[in-house]
Amino acid sequence: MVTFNKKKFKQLFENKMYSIYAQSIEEANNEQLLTILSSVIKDIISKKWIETRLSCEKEVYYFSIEFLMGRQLKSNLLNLDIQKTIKDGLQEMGISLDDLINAEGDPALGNGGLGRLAACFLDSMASLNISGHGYGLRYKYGLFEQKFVNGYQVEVPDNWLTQGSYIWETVRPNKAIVVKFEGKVYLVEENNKLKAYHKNYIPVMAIPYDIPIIGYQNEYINTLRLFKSEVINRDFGPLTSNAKNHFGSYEEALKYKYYTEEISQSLYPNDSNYAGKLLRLKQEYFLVSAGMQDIIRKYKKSKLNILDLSKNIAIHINDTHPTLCIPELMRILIDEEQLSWDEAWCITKNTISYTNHTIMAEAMEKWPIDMMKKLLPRIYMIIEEINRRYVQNLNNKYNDHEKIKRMSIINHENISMANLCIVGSHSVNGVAALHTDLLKKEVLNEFYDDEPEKFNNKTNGIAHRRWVMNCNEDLSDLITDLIGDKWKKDTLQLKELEKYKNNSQVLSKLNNIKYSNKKRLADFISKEYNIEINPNSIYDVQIKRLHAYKRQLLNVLHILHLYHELLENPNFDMEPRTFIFGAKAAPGYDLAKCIIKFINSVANKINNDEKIENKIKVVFVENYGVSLAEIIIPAADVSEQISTTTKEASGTSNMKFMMNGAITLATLDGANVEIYEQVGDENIILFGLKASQVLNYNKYGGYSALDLYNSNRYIKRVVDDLINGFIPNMGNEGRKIYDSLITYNDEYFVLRDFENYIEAQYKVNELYKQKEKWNSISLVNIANSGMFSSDRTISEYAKYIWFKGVR
Ligand code: Z2T
Repeated sequence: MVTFNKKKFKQLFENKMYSIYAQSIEEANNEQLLTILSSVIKDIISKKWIETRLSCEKEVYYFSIEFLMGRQLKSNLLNLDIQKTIKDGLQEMGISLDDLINAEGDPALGNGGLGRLAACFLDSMASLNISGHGYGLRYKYGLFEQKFVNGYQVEVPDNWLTQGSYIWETVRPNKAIVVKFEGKVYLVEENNKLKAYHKNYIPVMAIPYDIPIIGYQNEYINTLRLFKSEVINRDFGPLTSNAKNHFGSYEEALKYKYYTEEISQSLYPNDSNYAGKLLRLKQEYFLVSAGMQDIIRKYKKSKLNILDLSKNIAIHINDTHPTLCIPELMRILIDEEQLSWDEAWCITKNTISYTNHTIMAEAMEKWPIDMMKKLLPRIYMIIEEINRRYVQNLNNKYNDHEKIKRMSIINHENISMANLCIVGSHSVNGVAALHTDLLKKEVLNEFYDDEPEKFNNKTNGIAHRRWVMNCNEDLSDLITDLIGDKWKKDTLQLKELEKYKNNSQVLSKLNNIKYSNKKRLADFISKEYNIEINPNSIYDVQIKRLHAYKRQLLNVLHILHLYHELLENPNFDMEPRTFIFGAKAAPGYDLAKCIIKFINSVANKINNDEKIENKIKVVFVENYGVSLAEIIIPAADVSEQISTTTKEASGTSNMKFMMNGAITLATLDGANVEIYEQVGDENIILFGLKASQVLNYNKYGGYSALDLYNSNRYIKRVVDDLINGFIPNMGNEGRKIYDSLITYNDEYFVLRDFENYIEAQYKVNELYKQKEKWNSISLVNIANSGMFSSDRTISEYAKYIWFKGVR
């Protein structure tokens, strides 16, 4: 694509260095070198970027309150196919590309799975030549940085914009948009129509910051547009006399400045948990209104008919956080484009589609009516009218008052965002087969019965370019040596690898690659945490947000079980094992923080106990995030996917591990079910309650954690460790965890699944002794991971939701 060579690159690079920093290359530090490099890359893609923006295909807009992008340099170079030119050119100037790659910051504008999924989707949309763009928020502070102090999680603000700007962004003040909050709405009758006038609102400026999303070697470049909130007019800063006159005083002007800037100040650190804060609602509407106005403004410039909106534009909302897209589009179509309610409703429904990411009740967004009314008076009126018509329609169909109450969007105090999404969109999807099934049969059953055609499944996927080609280059090269490189654009080709499953030579190469990835991680852990781990041990990895339902507790109780066995029986037979954890807890999630402290305390005791001769090591990496995942996943032998069945909607690290050759140890939850279907009984290790059993327990009761504790001496032994002082340096965290298990009867079935988990872990141990068999299973997992590319997922969204009947 890019018609430039090493010589030209060096020229561009030097000139940029002079014009931006007025200094020589030798004087520059890594940060400056990186800024120059990204600037050169932006120059060489600029023409393609503009061309892609002007294409007249149907456009997809993906609204998400989080985008967890990870570092961009390496991935951009790969996608532009210019790694070698750049690497060599830099080297001739005495610069190491690898140093620059590692010097790039890792923007943490997301919590976990949901935000990372959005990032993978952007990669796939661009790589599949789909004009698909992201809308999000340019948080000044991303997810907090995690530090461990005496084993406790401490949160440090993530000040990622230290330079004031991000190397990949382009700010577009000329495209700023005004978003209106509060004030009062007057309905006035004009020519037999009610017109809405919004007065005395607080205006907030949304400034777009664009990040290029470069497709994989296809000359296609989409945009991630992030909005920053600011005062309406930069000249209106609180210290100008302008502002003083307008606001009456400095104090008022400052208050206004704070009001606006607070909105895009920081990411809420909750992963699948709803906190109900006013500021969060402001963020949601700010994102939605800025994005929606931006879309309509551009659409009108294109001279297309507004009545054809849904033919030319698809809007997707990532969970309920951007739900207000629905009433906001209604507002624009009715108040600004003068359409009738029925016209506007039809367009809105046909334009918008929605993905649900969890069935957990505590994650469901329910906004208090009063809050919505005061903050967004016009939007509230529209929601009320949507609900009035919807309930009327239900009343015509059903004679069941309670049912209608459950389905209505507004209940006496709250607005249910999920209900609004279902009613106001043409498609509702879950993120794995089991999850969608549960939506249909349990959580959203009444909506499903009412409109079954709306509901569908789109099993999640991952960007295999980032999660194999970029982070595991040796594996990527081996695959290409064996089956050619078609798999890079079509991951189903990976199936071809299966024919090597009994080929000792291939398996030994696979083994060597895993070993060198494990060595790389061991070196990293030695350097960062001063813990020596053995690359010949089994690397058993659980990296994900800390949540009771994800059951890191089950994992650590098993570790304690092994530890007791080793202490009590010096001949206890086990392969050396390294347990690796990485997890952030939401700052207000007490139990999760107690579990972090517990794991760290267990690690400390075990790692320093010479009696067990390094058979077990426990490493809890600090500040887990995308960049760490990129070193850890290629080195994993065992992928821990042990959530309480029914609770994990999909999981996506399960897919990343699989594609990198780890063996999955799992409950039949989320997308683990589909991994199992791909590889069969022989190539995965399963345990735990089935979905139907969990549902039955939840409905009818029937399990007593206390009885189990009293009747099983192994369970008793590890649970007592929580409170008997066996683990030193604990406060009352052990007691709190103990109470969650015994006093509150173990909501997540940790003890119920314990014995079965121990057996499954024993199978892991036995299997690892047969190293060739292990490697063969590893290969079969890679070979069958093709369907978990987000290219497959995005093709399905495109075919069945966004471009249905168009492409
Ligand atoms: C999140 O990461 C997920 C669900 C949420 O529900 C919120 C957040 Cl921040 C509101 C996760 C799911 O827990 C996980 O199973 C899934 O794989 C991921 O979203 C992407 O769909």
